[in-house]
Formats: sequence, C-alpha cells, structure tokens
Amino acid sequence: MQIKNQHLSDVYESLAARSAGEPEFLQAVAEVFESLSPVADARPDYIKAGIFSRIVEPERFIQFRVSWVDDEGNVRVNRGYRVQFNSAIGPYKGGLRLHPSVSASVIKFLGFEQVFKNSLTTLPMGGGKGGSDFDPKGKSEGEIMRFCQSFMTELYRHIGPDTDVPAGDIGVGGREIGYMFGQYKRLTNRFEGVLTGKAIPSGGSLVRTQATGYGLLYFTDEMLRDRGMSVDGKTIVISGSGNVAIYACEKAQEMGGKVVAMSDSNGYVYDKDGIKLDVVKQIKEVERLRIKEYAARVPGSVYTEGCRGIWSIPCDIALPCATQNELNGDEAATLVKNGCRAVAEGANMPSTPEAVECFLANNIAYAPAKASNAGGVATSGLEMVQNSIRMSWTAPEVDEKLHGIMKNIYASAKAAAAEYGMAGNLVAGANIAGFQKVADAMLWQGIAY
Ligand code: NDP
Ligand code: 2IT
Repeated sequence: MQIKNQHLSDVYESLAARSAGEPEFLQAVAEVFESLSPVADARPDYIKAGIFSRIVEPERFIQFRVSWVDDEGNVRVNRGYRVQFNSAIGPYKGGLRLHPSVSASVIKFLGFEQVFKNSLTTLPMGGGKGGSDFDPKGKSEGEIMRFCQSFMTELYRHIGPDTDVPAGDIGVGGREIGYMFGQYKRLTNRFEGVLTGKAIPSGGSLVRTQATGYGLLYFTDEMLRDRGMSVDGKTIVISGSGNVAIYACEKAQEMGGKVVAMSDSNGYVYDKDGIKLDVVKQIKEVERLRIKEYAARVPGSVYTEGCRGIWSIPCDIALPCATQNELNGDEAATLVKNGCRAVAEGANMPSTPEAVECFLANNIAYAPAKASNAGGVATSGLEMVQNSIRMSWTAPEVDEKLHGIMKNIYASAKAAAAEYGMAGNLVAGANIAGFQKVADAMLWQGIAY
C-alpha cells in the first residue's frame, strides 16, 4: 500500500492508530486514499477544510441489541448496527446485511464504500450501511420474521424517507424487507418509502431485484466495448449464487455469454454446457438450498467442495459476486495465467489489494465494485423517486434509466482517471469521480458534519 500524499498518509496513520480490530474498514480507506493522492496534491483547500479527516469518520454509528425468541422458546441476542456515514449529498442510503461475519469493521467498510458509490450514480443519496451478526441459515420462517421485527423495533427511530433509507444486502432480500417494512409501519403508523427493495404492491420498483446484476453486465459490456471486445461469446465464471450472481448470470446469458460456474460458501458447480439458470433460481430463490443440489439435478455438471477453487476455472471474464476478499493475489494470478481478460466486481471489495494490483499490472479490464455494482443502489434511488412522485414506471423505463446510469458511471470513472494522469485505471477514476461531488458538498456546507 502506498499513499503518496503526505497529508493523506498522516490522516490514514492517525485513523489506523484509532481503529484497531477494523481491518476491512482500513483496507477500504487505504484504497481510496491511494487514488486520492493526486487530488490532495492539487487541492489545498480540501486539506485546509479537513475534508479527508472528516470523510473517514462516520457522522453517526449506531449499535444496538436485537433480542428475539427462537422456535424452542429460547431467548437469543444479536448485535445490530447502522452506520450513517455521510449525508453531504442526500439522505443516508445503503443496504442491511445479515451474516455471522458482520462486525463494526465490516459495516464501516461497506458504509464508506457506499458514500462514493452513491455519488457516482449522480442521484442525491448519502452513504449508510447496517446489519447484524444474525445468521439466517437454518432459521425457520417465523424466526426470520421475529428477528426482522425486533431489528426494526430499534432501527425505526433512526431512519426515514428523508433521513436514512436502508435496503437489502447479503441475507436480506424481498422477504426480510417485507417483515421490516411491516414493522416500521406498525410502529410509526406511516406508509412511506423508508426502505427500498419493497414488493411491487407495497411501492417497490420494477427491476430492483435484477438491478445489481444487470447493472454489472451493462458496465462490463461498456468497459469491454471500449477495448474492442464484448460479452458475446465469452466464457464467464460467477462466484456466489445469491441475488447479484443470479441476475448477473441472467444478463450475461442474454448478452450471449456462456456462464460455466457459480458457487456458494460451501463449494462451486461447473457446467461445461453453460449454467441452467432456471435450476439455480429454483434451488436458491424458491427452495433455499445449497448450490451442491445443482449437480444432483443437472447431468454432466460437477460439484466441488470449497468455494475458492472457482477461480481456477479458465474463463474470459470473472465476476466475483459473493463477498469481500473472496479473490486473493494468488487466485488473481491464476485467472490471468488462464487467459482471463476482464474482472468486474458485483460484490463489495471482493478482490484483495494484491489481486487488484495483479489485475492492473497485467492490463486486465478491471471494474471496481463501487462503479460496477452501483446499479442496485441506483435503482433504489429510482424507487425513492417513484415513491416521492407517487407513481411507478414500467420495467423498460426503469431498465433504460439503469442502463444510462451505468454507462455514465463508466464514462465519468474513465474521464477522472485520464484527468489525473492514470488513464485506464478505473479504480482511481471511480474513487476520484465519486469523491469530488461529496467533497465539494462538504466544503459548501461548512465544518461540523
Ligand atoms: P445474497 O445473500 O443474495 O447472496 C450472497 C451469496 O454470496 C451467496 O451465494 C452466499 O453463499 C455467498 N457468500 C456470502 N458470504 C460468503 C462468504 N463469507 N464466503 C463465500 N460465499 C459467501 O447477497 P447478494 O447477492 O445481495 O450480495 C452479494 C454481494 O453483492 C455482497 O458483497 C453485497 O454487498 C454485494 N451487493 C449487493 C447488492 C444488492 O443489491 N443486493 C448491491 C451491490 C452490492 P451462502 O448462501 O453459502 O452464504
Ligand atoms: O451494496 C449496495 O450497494 C447494496 N447493498 C444496495 C444498497 C441499496 O440501498 O440499494
């Protein structure tokens, strides 16, 4: 890691000294600060206004107890979080994650990333994130519902359509958003757009379910076309088999790509004939089973235990769509050695710093998460617009807006990279383009938040 600008390096060191036990958060900050060094060099006014020291400190960090009763009558206790990271350009906005690995560090890294991602969408949304270390695996429908209700019983007082608007992330999809929305309404007596990812009859937006995966492919295609390539005819590996992975697969297939592998945290399936997405949807969305089941249902496909092995499959395009740090330097080198030409991130921070370095050093077309997975939150922003005007748009209308937003994010990341002498480096470009709007808003609003 190298943060060249002295002021940024000092701010980072001071943050690191105060953030013991928050490795994911520090990893995310380090990557952004590396990119922002030339901006800090050029903008003493940002330094004078303390923009860099302020932007790494959440405006508010809320941690709370979530107690609930399991089916056997035992009292269970989990830790709930919401980080309200930055509201310079709009109400806090970002998902809720339910996974045993959720910690203050994970929530802060996700919230920090969200600030820049949301800015890139050009919609007026600040950055936030939340969740709990609750593990949805193996829980009954009733347990999920009671957990979500208890979670919202605390969260509701901190959120609102003009304050903070949560949505889904790992372990939180339409079902969980429904239970949370129901509880919010019960507690406040208000029917309002306080969450996104709602079901259509309750004010949800068409295409929100598909948006992150579709947006990822719109971005990937744009990036490839700029290099004289396209998704059509390419062999593609996608990690994960959740919301993002499934709709990335759907759009990749629509664009003529051949997806040969998908995974979950236990292992991966390889199908040389191309993944049958209807089977994956049935297993994951309807029956909520493991990806292993795919091999039992599709003759000729092979299941391998252990999810990381998926990166050893030769492919033209790799789409990490599971979780943070799921692709390390060695795995990146294997992808490159096997002829991979593009990597686009559906998950948040799936590539370790060593992996990113490997992609950039080998001239791989590399799309960083905060640019390439912004389609989900962008469509959440479109859901907020529809709620505000009390109208709903058709699927083609939303899809067209999403497509336009993803193309625009690619163009602005590319332009910002070139402006600062790092042409082709979309990591730097996305960080700089996302940062500038937030920094200017903070500057304009004066010190304090
Ligand atoms: P889901 O819960 O729908 O799916 C998550 C998938 O990733 C599952 O296949 C899961 O496997 C796998 N996974 C989760 N944790 C791990 C882990 N520790 N190791 C290996 N595999 C894991 O979540 P989403 O698809 O919504 O989210 C996937 C990623 O995309 C996350 O990084 C999320 O932050 C990001 N993202 C999501 C957006 C959205 O709109 N939903 C928007 C932008 C980014 P298993 O079932 O075994 O746990
Ligand atoms: O990481 C993300 O951008 C999301 N989980 C989606 C957030 C949102 O508010 O739709």
